Amino acid sequence: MKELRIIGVPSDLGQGRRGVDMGPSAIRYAGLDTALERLGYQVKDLGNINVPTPEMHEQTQNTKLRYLLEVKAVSESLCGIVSTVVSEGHVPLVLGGDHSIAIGSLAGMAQSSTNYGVIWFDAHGDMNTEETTPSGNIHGMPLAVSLGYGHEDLTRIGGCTPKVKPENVVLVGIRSIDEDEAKLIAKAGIRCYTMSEIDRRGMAVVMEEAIKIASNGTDGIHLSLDLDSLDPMFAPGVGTPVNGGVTYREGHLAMEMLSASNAIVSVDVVEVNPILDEQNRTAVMAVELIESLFGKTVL
Ligand code: HAR
Ligand code: MN
Ligand code: MN
Ligand code: MN
Repeated sequence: MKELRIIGVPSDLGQGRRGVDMGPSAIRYAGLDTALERLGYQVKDLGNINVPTPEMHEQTQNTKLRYLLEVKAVSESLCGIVSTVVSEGHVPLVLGGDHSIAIGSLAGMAQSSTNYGVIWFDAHGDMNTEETTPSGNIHGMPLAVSLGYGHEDLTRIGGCTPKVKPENVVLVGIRSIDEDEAKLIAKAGIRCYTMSEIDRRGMAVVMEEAIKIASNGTDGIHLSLDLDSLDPMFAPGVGTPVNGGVTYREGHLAMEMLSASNAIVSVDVVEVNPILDEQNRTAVMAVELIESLFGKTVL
């Protein structure tokens, strides 16, 4: 059985100071390592990577992208660690932080192969660029960056671009997309499963297709799990909640199907914000979903 490596990235640079930098602590506090050990895994926690706080820096660059240089530096260090973990044959489990951290984890994965599929579980598309962003927040851009769209300081991290191929990338749980972001999703040609499609066809059918697309001819699947994919009823502790999300059981079903696929090679768990949470239940939800992803079953 593969060994797991936990990597914390306490960054809120992708959206400005808001509390999501405390995500790694909250998820650890919810019992992540013992839960995985109970499932029989060897787990090593590599601690947190060093992340500057927004207050340390002035926004002086000539760009709309907030904290571009800092996000770039964090992504480069995460890229190095993820790439080492994968080269040692282990599975990186990267705890955010906001979703900008996925830039570094996918860059790290791309050091061993640019043939991984991606399942991006999110309320949002994260397909904005410097031209289309309504906010300047880099957490709305990491999927675009990984597909080679956006600021060169970000797309070039780790040397190669793009990090993944659009035909093996799927979005699941989507219900909030900006107008010009939708155009890039169409242009890039990635499959986008909206909440209405999940309502109509059911999570099981959607995940069956999603897993097929992400595993077809690839070296495995990277799961980027944004907790705001879930309905705020089940995951209130996120910075940008959107009503009408994935239910508790739909979330677990999706993770159970991914577990059964045996294709998962790396994971991000992002956007858990303990300041906005109720009694750490969003972090607990995150740990429960990870348990399902790594094989927890009833019987
Ligand atoms: N689409 C909006 C923007 O780009 C909001 C993005 C919010 N993103 C996340 N990650 N929470 O999915 O600013
Ligand atoms: Mn332990
Ligand atoms: Mn996201
Ligand atoms: Mn999101």
